[in-house]
Amino acid sequence: MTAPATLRLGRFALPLDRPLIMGVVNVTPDSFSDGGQFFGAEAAIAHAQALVREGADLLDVGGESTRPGSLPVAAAEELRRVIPVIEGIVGLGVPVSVDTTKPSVMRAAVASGAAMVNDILALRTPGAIEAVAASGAGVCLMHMQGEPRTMQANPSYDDVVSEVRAFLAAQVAACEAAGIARDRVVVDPGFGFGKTAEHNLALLRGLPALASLGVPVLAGLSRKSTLGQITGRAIDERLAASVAAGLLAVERGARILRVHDVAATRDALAVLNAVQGIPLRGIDLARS
Ligand code: HH2
Repeated sequence: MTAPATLRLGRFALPLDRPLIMGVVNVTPDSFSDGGQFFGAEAAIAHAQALVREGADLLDVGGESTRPGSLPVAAAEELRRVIPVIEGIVGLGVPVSVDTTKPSVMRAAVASGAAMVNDILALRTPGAIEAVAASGAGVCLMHMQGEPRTMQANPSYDDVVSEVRAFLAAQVAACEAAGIARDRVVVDPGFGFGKTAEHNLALLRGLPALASLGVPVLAGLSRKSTLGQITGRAIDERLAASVAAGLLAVERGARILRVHDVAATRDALAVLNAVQGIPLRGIDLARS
């Protein structure tokens, strides 16, 4: 099944004829890659503005770290972190996504202008599917084995690609049954969420199987520990590996890359688009 040509997120309709860049805006004191850096609302808003200038097609605001070993945050604290930031960036001209598992945060974020819900639990929390269905927001359904506190203890699969695919297919069907049209839905294998480096690499190789679900695939590989294992690099030295992994994901069918480094990703995707013959906006390659 081919994916819809357009992704509908609230008042936005994003064409899917070229890969999209989702810039990460963490408002957490403890995120794995940029924890604490953008913790205050003002700093987070300035960071989001910079990401849009660099070419982000959408922004993902998160107020709860999900790094391995992290502990849950209360809804009131999550709201205190994300709502002022969402309010401060909804006017930037790109859709704002809220990275949350809590229905109350989903509803408040959408009321503040968020156009997408990015849920690492794929709307499995009671009330979450209804919260999204009742809004016009889009949704990213992510696969995770276990929960962040313990997920990396002993990830195990018989066949990681077919198990992740079956889970995502079931969640897409549940969304459709609840009235969330397919053109509002994105799926994500959840790199690093209850997966070893081998599992992550198998999923990257197997992305075409996920793309065949008929909804756009989002890949979040930016700065993740598998890239550290492969290169021996610390988190702040994983730019080249992150860009490479993002390109490989797009070549295997990903349509959205969730990244921290928007400018570098945009340049890499421009080269890929040019090689694939996708017209570059405002640039005539026929001129010498
Ligand atoms: N990864 C992270 C958080 N949210 N959402 C989706 N859909 N896919 C991902 O791969 C994904 C995600 C982890 O990265 P980050 O936001 O940088 O860190 P933290 O969770 O510690 O805030």
